[in-house]
Amino acid sequence: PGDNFLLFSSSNKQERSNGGSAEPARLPGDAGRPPAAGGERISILFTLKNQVGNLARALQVFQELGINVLHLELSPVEASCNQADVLVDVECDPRRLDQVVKMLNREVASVNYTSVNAHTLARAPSLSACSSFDFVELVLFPRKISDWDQGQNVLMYGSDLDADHPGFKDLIYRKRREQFSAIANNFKHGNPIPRVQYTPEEVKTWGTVFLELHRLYQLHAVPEYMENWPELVKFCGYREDNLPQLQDVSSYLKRKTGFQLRPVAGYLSPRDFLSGLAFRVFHCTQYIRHSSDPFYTPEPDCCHELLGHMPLLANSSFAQFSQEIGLASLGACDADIEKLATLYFFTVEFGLCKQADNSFKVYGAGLLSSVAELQHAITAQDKIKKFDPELTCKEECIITSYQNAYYYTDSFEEAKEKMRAFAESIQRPFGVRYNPYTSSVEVLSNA
Ligand code: HBI
Ligand code: NLE
Ligand code: FE
Repeated sequence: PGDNFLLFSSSNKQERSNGGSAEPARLPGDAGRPPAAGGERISILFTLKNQVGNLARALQVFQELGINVLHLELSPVEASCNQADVLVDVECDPRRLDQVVKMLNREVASVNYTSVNAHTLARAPSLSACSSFDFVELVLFPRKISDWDQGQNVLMYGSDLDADHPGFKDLIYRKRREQFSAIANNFKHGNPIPRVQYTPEEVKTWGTVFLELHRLYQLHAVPEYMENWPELVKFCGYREDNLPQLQDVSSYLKRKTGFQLRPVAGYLSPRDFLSGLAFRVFHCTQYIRHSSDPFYTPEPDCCHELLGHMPLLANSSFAQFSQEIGLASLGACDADIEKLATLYFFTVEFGLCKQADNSFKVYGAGLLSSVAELQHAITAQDKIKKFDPELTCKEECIITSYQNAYYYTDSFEEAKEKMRAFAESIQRPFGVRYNPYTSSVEVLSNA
């Protein structure tokens, strides 16, 4: 105990450059706006000097600056070690952080890490240029569900479709996509997700996908997937002639596993997508694929989310698993995010499971939402390999066409356990704990 924490406490130069500051800086339209007035919860980790009264002098800094300390922890240290590591949570305007760190640095042995909400940093570019952060690592991640209201990092499409997108030349489709982007971009946590009146053409596309997939599920979906289907029909209107509303699915999941949906305009960056899972928030697209190709689309759409992901998120053990991956991603460096995202991709999005009769069944949402790729995967036996996190995390994720390889485990539980073991192997200077009463993440000294 305490090892990880001490390992990182002598500031780790190598990890500094990829502490996650690159992605949030690309948030659209937010540059230059100052952070919201008042404080946000910020965690600061520092190492004390081996000296009488050093802890008191460190805490004096907060008093002098009129900054309220919300939480204080000392990491347990080995008897042989004469240094103590301290974690404090303070309520502080992030613009004052530079001053705090400078003053703290005069008193203590070293200030090691400080956490800032990624959205705050994106809105205050001057913060990342602060002199104290040359030697202090900034760890960026959301702390509470409403942090998402500050903007999301949509990487692909939204309402700007590329030339190779099936809807690119269809002006009506593009205009329609703008309406969905507006809903997603204006959404605030706690509000109901606006209901959409889908057009007859959209309902027809849904019906085509629904009917064909539903037939394939009987043969090829894992039993855990089918388990909640009757409830989705009953409470959320899963029918061939009806496109379920995100709000109805969100209310159903909230009751069932505590998951809730948040509308998003397109493919979200893996870091933002995974961190949502930490709060049991699933970012969900609301538009439907273009009618010209109902059986395969390169980007996530409501068929993918509703038919691919939702049935498994209603399973409590799967929901727990999803949140664990999310928690493991908070504050992880870019290289670890990439590995976690790749493993998520080859399990949750494209995973298969070997059955007692040696056949394969599917639980990956990217397969359960695509008639064409599902048929491809179950007939391409030579492409199906055993899931092994150390190897699988090096595989390329293909988002615009079929995968080169699919990975299976002998059971659904095996996939979860392997994924969990990998997530636990990720080194971070702190631990995180989700507080379900406040829907917020607490930072813990890594004991
Ligand atoms: N964005 N809107 C959306 N929907 C997803 O299913 C999704 C995403 N971004 C990333 C992602 N899925 C994952 O496959 C991993 O990259 C984490
Ligand atoms: N290719 C999938 C489909 O057609 O449903 C969507 C994949 C989203 C990751
Ligand atoms: Fe997905």
